[in-house]
Amino acid sequence: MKTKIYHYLLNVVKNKGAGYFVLIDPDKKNHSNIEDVVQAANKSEVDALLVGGSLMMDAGNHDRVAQIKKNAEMPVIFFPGGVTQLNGYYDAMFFMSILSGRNPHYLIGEQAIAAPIVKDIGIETIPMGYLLLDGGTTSTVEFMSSTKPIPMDRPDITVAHALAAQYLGMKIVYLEAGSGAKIPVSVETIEAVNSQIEIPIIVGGGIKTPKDAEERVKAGASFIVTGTVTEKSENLSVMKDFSEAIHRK
Ligand code: 1GP
Repeated sequence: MKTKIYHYLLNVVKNKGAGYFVLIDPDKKNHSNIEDVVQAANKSEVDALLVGGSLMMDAGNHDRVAQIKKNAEMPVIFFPGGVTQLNGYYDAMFFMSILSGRNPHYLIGEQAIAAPIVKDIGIETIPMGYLLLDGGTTSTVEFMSSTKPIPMDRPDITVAHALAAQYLGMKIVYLEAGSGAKIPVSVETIEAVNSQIEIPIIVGGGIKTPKDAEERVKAGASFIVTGTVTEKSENLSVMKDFSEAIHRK
């Protein structure tokens, strides 16, 4: 099994304190500015690009992933919204399960459909437990996966699921408030999870300012993801500020 990108990520945490991921949704709505987002990331010490989305509104996503890979100077990691978005352009993929939900299709169904294709492509897989928390709005992932998010004011439930992810052998856990969340994952939740588990924590959803990011790194996040705030052309320069806030070493 390949582990190159996973070890690269562990080294980012070791050398910089925490890592910064920019999420690019390869959907039609972002077609015109994908190139600009990748170029801005190249100039902003972004540690990896996550690529994926819950809903594609045209068939152009594979071509857009090829374009991202061609221009990116950092690893491009598939963050799957579904098996149909899988292709051979990525450097690695999060092989993830929505452990916060009770929908068997997203716990193991998609994964079984994907596995033979993953083997055929030969892409590196990073096992990830994905926990959806309530970010104050109905997220696309909540709707599309038919799963219920964990209430934000119940860190005990989140800790239980994060521990379960670790004991199932997941190498990383993603605390997700949902893209465009009104409320990002709370500092209290991150602290509670970080005090109980040993695997790295990714935090994303609704992170709007470098200060939001910095507080979450201090609370124990190993990686911060921004998507919505860094997909708008007028905001691209903010990536540098996020990088500085996140890379604390
Ligand atoms: C979504 O966590 C990511 O999966 C990013 O969320 O778009 O709110 O930054 P935002």
